[in-house]
Amino acid sequence: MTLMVFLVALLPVVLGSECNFMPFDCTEIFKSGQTVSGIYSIYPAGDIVWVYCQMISDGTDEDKGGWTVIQRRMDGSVNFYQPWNQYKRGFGNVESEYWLGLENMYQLTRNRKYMLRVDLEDFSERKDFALFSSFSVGPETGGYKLLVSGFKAGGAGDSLTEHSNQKFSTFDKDQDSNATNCARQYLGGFWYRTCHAANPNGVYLWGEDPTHYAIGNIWKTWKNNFSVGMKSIIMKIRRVS
Ligand SMILES: [Ca+2]
Repeated sequence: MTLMVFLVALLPVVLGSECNFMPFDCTEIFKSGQTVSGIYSIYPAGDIVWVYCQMISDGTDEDKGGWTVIQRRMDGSVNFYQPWNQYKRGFGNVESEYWLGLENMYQLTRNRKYMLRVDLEDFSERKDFALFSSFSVGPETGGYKLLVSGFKAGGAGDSLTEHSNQKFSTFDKDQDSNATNCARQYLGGFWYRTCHAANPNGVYLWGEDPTHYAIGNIWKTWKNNFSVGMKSIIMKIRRVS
């Protein structure tokens, strides 16, 4: 038996020894003693879901660690102009850019309370964030409605509360409150209203580009501008105990 085959044969034994720990989210993993950010498996509805856990972001009082990353842009490597089924199930690469999926977000937040933090970075390496004390996503039968409230802190400002109470929209499922199809108009998928103050799933613009109005991955209240795309946007949630 080669070493490789031996190791593969051993794998179920190693995994089996930890089999009874099926963490619900990254907060549980953090509380179990894992303090290293990285890719972990969680079980929000019984089935395994791979996710990036950011264990510590800045170490302040508002950041006790154990964040489940639900959305991440960082290098433009993934196309976020995706249809409804992709936004429902999730897409992308958990090691880089991805969307966790609306159904997973619903399963995570349906019976437990979460806060939301949005981390932003521009192409000049400036960073800021927005923190919300409450975040949840409703069931598919209600259009995966966003409920976000309690903007608390962060110099990026509040570009999200006005999206609260909106159903999710994609180019092939218009559930926004505008006469047009916001997802087609602004080239993303989001809880568009009439249409947006934040477009985290918009086009990865590589900085400032006013050519096509407001299509970028922007957060309006930070730059007071609809043309500045972020270098990175991370949306992450943490359980409120
Ligand atoms: Ca519409």
